[in-house]
Amino acid sequence: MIPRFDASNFDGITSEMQEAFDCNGVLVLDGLVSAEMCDRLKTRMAEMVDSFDTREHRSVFSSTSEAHAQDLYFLESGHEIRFFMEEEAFDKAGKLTKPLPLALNKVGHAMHDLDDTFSRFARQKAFRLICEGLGQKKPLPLQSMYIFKQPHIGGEVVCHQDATYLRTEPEACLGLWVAIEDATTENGCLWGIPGGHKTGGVREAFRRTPDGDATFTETLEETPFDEDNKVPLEAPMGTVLVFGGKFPHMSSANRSDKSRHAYTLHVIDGAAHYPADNWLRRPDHLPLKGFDA
Ligand SMILES: O=C(O)CCC(=O)C(=O)O
Repeated sequence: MIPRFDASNFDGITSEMQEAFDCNGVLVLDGLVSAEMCDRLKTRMAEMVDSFDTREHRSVFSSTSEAHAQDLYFLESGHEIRFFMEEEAFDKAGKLTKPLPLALNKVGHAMHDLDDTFSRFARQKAFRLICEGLGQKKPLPLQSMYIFKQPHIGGEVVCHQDATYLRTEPEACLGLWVAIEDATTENGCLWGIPGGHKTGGVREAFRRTPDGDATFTETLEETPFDEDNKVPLEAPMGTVLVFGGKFPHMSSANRSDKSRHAYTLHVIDGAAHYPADNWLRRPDHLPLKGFDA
């Protein structure tokens, strides 16, 4: 059983929390974010969705050099706010089958540096305390996502480690996953393999090609994930799941009637080396900023 901690009065990582994180690779902090803050983030996202022009998306995803345009749309999302649709959101003619708010898979990946509401949310004191308490010397928020996990449509997120996508040397990535709505086994909560961060290394590296225009995945280690041992990580609104970079986790498709909104913030340690072939590269005009920015 993965222990859960009441974090409604969170004031830093305790030795029990540290022990649970070291043992399982994940820390479950219930009630860390207030319902009011979750609602504020949800409302701000609804405004952003409202002002999104779907023609931008259609032109990227139906251009003649489709793969290239899609690669760029994704690669630039590291320093932009970009909208990604569920695959099943389009019919054969390329038209949306659902209203936009119910067709989006996620929005990412630089809201924490480009939008005031998201920046304040990402830089809340508790998140800094988590990162410092779990050993980061110079925590740097690198990537954020708002994930919709829509009812009825959308696929699973296969078992992966975040250190595949956000690589530092030494490995020093933390993922903070916040339930903006209740996440249960019914509506596609996360699952994880307790202790899976200790059975093998990082399996894959997601890299930019040398010309910088595309990405590829390199296998580093063939050891399969021990998926028979996965457990659900159900999370009521306001719960924060903290993952180490090597913690294997996944989520299944949401075939229920309920959405499962979540927010994620991935933080690296600025004291570690960040290789230039990471997919996420910040241009000079938008350098990474710490928690005090
Ligand atoms: O929210 C989900 O379903 C998947 C999120 C995830 O795997 C991640 O943020 O690394």
